[in-house]
Amino acid sequence: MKNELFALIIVLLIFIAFPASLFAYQAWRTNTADARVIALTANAPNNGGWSPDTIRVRAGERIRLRISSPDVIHGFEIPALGIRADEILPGHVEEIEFTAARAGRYPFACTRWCSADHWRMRGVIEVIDPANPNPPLPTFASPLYQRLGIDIDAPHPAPNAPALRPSATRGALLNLAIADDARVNSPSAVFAKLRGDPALKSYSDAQLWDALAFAWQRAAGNDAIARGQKLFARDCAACHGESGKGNGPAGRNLPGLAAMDPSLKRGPADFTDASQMLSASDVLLQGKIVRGGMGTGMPEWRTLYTDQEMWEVISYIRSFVLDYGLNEQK
Ligand code: HEC
Ligand SMILES: [Cu+2]
Repeated sequence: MKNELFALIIVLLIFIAFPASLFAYQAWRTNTADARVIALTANAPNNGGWSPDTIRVRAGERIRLRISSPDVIHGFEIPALGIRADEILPGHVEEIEFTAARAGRYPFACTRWCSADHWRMRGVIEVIDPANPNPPLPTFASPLYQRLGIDIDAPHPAPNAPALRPSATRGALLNLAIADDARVNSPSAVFAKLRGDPALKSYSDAQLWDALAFAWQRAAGNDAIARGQKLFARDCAACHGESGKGNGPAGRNLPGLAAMDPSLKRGPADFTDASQMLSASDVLLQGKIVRGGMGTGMPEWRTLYTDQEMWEVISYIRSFVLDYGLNEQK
């Protein structure tokens, strides 16, 4: 009796459940066949970059991107739509389906370090509403530097750069509580405030810098710094250099530089230069990253980075001057 029941279940499975699932699969296939298929080729920028680099679709249209890369491994991301493919291997086709419901311009970018010019690998998906064919520009809240009225292009030499590289490890031992809004004030300004505090008179300049380094690291948090380090290696090191000195391979012959007034010419910023970096607030640095260098070759990241990623990469950039004891540091 038990065996018969078992046999019956098997028979039911073979004759009903299996065909039913096949049928469901077929139905699903025809359904996805409604999607418009768009082939997108990923080549490193000096092999042509994204092709096409502008994709126009209709709002509400189902799209199936078939992404292939003839040369090396690339990644793909449309940050504003939350769509990504981490790995596009040569010889494979990566398929992504999505519907862009709202009209607008959605930048996409490569997310893999594919070459020194990797940061150049950007494109845009234009989602058109047929009733209103000019895609609206995305709106962003005005960045903090604008609201605070900071001129991010003005030179910012530090009046009080330390003789020794400030060390968070030494600073932690001092047990000094530093309460300040590190985002808005530069390290130089915070240092000046500490130096002017009669209660801290017994501390040397070097000690106050150490305490400040510790406060900055703690405010950022080690997790954020570690994530910032990854972003930096992927997107910024090409120009600013692995060690932050501004000597990356892609920064040498930036197209914008040649055309610039020689007196204004500057290459990628040297993040190890305490005499410049300590007088820049996080908000100022964020301003540059959000807006880009207006002709200097510094790209804008506003359309690709979340606010959080922006703060993470800034937190990591700080470690080139403030010694956070990160072991990878040279
Ligand atoms: C294509 C080369 C290039 C890439 C890639 C690049 N930068 Fe830059 N960056 C520059 C140049 C050139 C400048 C100098 C322009 C200026 O100061 O206006 C600069 C300046 C800056 C500044 C201003 C520093 C200051 O003291 O004012 C910051 C901050 C910065 N970059 C951050 C980044 C971050 C973060 C990334 C990666 C997400 C990045 N950069 C990627 C070329 C690059
Ligand atoms: Cu790339």
